Amino acid sequence: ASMEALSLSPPMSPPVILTQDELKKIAAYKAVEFVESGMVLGLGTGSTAKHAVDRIGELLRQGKLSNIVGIPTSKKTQEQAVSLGIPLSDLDNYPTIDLAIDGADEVDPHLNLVKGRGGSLLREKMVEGACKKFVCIVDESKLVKHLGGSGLALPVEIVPFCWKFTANKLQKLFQGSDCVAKLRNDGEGKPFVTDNGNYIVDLYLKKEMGDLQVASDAILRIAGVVEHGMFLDMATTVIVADLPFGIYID
Ligand code: ABF
Repeated sequence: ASMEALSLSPPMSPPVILTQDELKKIAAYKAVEFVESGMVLGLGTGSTAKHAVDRIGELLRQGKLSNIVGIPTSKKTQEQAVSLGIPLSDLDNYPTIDLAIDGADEVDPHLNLVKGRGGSLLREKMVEGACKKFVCIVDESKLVKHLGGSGLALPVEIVPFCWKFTANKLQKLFQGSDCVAKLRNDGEGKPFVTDNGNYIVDLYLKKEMGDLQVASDAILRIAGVVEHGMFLDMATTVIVADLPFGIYID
């Protein structure tokens, strides 16, 4: 992978203190430089991707982009895009997408990702799986050596029917990693419900899960599982905003 370093500030200027949100915005704006008029675009979800969608809306308004069709990865992004006047469609009408831009929760050195802590993993995986190019945008806090190793969870979308049964199967599958499976709640004591009417089980792993492809296949073999948040070999480019090094592209 090639590495391109860009400076955030000219040499000799005083150090710039940027917030995490400003870093996310820098990565997002850099990704939007890949967008060309006439493209079908996968529009990501989350606080980083939100900046990219805002920027696409701005460029359309300014007439610097035209003929864009957006394919949103969540209801939330759909609402944002509608409010910005971005023309939208779906995978039924556009089974091939030119470029998707989206965030992630973890990125490993092979550009494998964990996504879904925002809850939109299924639509994200469908849209990003249909892309010729998937640019992932993160700040450096998302970089990990091993997926699932950051102490945060691997999200799995499951059907609500007998969710405890499915959650137990998942926990057992990863017992070698001291896994604890927890149903995600909505913050008000009820289960969190995805855009597709499903639940999410978060798998907290204390040890590495070994071969990721084997783990992925095993999760998907459990009846009741809809999809999981590992995006293996899907990102074609990752843009990382980091201080004090600036942006780099892998
Ligand atoms: C989406 O947003 C998700 O797949 C991921 O969970 C999340 C990242 O959010 P943020 O950019 O707010 O950290 O891309």
